[in-house]
Amino acid sequence: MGTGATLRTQVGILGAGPAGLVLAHLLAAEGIDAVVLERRSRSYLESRVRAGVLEHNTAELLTEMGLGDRMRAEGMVHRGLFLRYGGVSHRIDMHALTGGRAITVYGQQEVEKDLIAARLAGDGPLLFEAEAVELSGLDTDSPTVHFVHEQRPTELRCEVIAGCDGFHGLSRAAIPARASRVFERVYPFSWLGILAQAPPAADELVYTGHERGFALHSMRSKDITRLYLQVPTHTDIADWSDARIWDELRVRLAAGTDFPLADGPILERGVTPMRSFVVEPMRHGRLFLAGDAAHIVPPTGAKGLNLAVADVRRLAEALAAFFHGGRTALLDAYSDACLRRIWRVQHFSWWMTMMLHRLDDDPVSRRLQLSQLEYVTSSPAAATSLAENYAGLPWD
Ligand code: RFL
Ligand code: PHB
Repeated sequence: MGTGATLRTQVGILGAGPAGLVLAHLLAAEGIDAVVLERRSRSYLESRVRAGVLEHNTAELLTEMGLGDRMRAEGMVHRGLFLRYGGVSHRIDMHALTGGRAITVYGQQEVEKDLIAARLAGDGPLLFEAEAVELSGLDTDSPTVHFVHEQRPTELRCEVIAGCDGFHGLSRAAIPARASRVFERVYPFSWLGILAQAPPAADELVYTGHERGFALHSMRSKDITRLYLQVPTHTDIADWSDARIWDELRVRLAAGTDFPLADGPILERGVTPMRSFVVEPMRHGRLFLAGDAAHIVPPTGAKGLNLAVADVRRLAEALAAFFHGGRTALLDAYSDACLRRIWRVQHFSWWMTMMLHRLDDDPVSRRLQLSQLEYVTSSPAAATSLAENYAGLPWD
């Protein structure tokens, strides 16, 4: 690479997903300089359809940061959710079972729009179409991000690098294999997701464990439904016509009853593989990983975005102690502290996945699932466990 410009900052942030942008805002509030590098364009980030559920904590943090106005106005607060099997929906009253906690349904791309607009309006640098290509000096106190922006190779000299560049980013790979350990489980099914111009058929989310496979009814507004179907791994979206998608949704969600699923034009569609993944530790020298760069959960618990926010909240606190007082104890504790929450959320996401998906043709599996579903929808103790994990355990 030819010689290019050199920039300097305290924290170089790779990635402008929820992790990178929330971190940038939290650091700005502490008076810590950061530069955010994002390889995609602004419009790509603002239109990418992904998560939809904000935990109680996540919604509160965005509000405390002064970034929650549109979320409060346009997001939908849900105090419960439905588990559906055998053609019957069973409501879990999350609010009552958790002493007043709720989730907010608000699309990830809306969160992105709010965070990007606020960053560009004043908080500091955010470069789009700026791709990090190499990290160097991670074992020194001036690590460097080498990136390309507008065809120009540029160096970003930092004191700390935050790897918030998602599952397919480059920062995790910068940690030598001998210095880390990967834990991974890939599930033998995927989710086919659609966004449809159709009014939701229920006013809360409906997680359905049907013998043909899982189906989820979610939403984005009173006119837009978000729906998912369990499909085999390697499913080609071209094999799923609109009619086939709606028929299968109707079979699984309605199951012969009168579930009033409305159809409409499909605005977006995609297939997402399912995995559980963690890298330990989440640090190498002056590089700290956060969000999907360090871990992936299957989406059944609606936790990925929320876990990313929990990581960077902790990282921002540790960086404030470091930059303002030279104290390294919180940075040293960062990985272990995050991993405790990550493994709790991994367990919850795995448990929801195993309870609701078609696993195999073994009738024993189905009987065990039905027993678990009956237990969780009839025992207040079991329902409370689901509710407190789903609404999000408090931050420690
Ligand atoms: P992101 O959002 O992937 O952002 C990483 C960013 O880094 C950029 N990048 C680079 N930039 C510069 N240089 C490089 N070399 C770079 N390499 C990569 C990428 O372009 C990208 O913009 O990770 P982050 O910030 O950790 O956020 C994680 C969340 O996005 C993710 O966990 C959630 O979307 C997961 N998820 C859900 N999470 C929830 O909390 N609730 C949900 O309801 C929920 N539903 C979902 C989901 C994910 C899904 N899919 C499609 C994976 C539903 C689905 C279908
Ligand atoms: C969504 O609305 O996209 C959504 C909701 C709940 C999940 C996953 C995704 O568990």
